[in-house]
Amino acid sequence: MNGLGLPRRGRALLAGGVLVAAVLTGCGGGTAGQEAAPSPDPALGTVTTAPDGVQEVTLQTQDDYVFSPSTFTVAPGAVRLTVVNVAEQLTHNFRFTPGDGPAPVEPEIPLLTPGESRTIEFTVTAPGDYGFECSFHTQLEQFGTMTVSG
Ligand SMILES: [Cu+2]
Repeated sequence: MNGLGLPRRGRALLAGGVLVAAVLTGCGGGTAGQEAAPSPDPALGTVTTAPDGVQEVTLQTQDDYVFSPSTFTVAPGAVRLTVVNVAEQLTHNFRFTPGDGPAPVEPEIPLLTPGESRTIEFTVTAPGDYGFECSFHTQLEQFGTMTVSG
């Protein structure tokens, strides 16, 4: 069963995105360092600390079976994680992969319909890598990793 689903991956969607990026890059004259792709917000995956001391981070998922970004790092403590599904077609979810990581993280987002956004809060203490996934699309490798720094 290993890897059988891989050829079905959305190559057409990816190719379209590259095309758009290339066109925008060609315009030139833009601000240095500005990325051409219009969709992913640069704030995605950036961990900030809210006034109440809780670390906040937002991930995005879309019609391509990936989390954007798929990795982020927090310090030990409370985390408020928001996942935004900007897909037009696909329903996703979010959970920390059972049995993975130094300690279980129970809160999850069981269902994230297109256009929907949900937030969970949890506290981590043990440093290490915590794998997460969309359980609907593990065969398409919709995985990510949250690192808790030591
Ligand atoms: Cu998914």
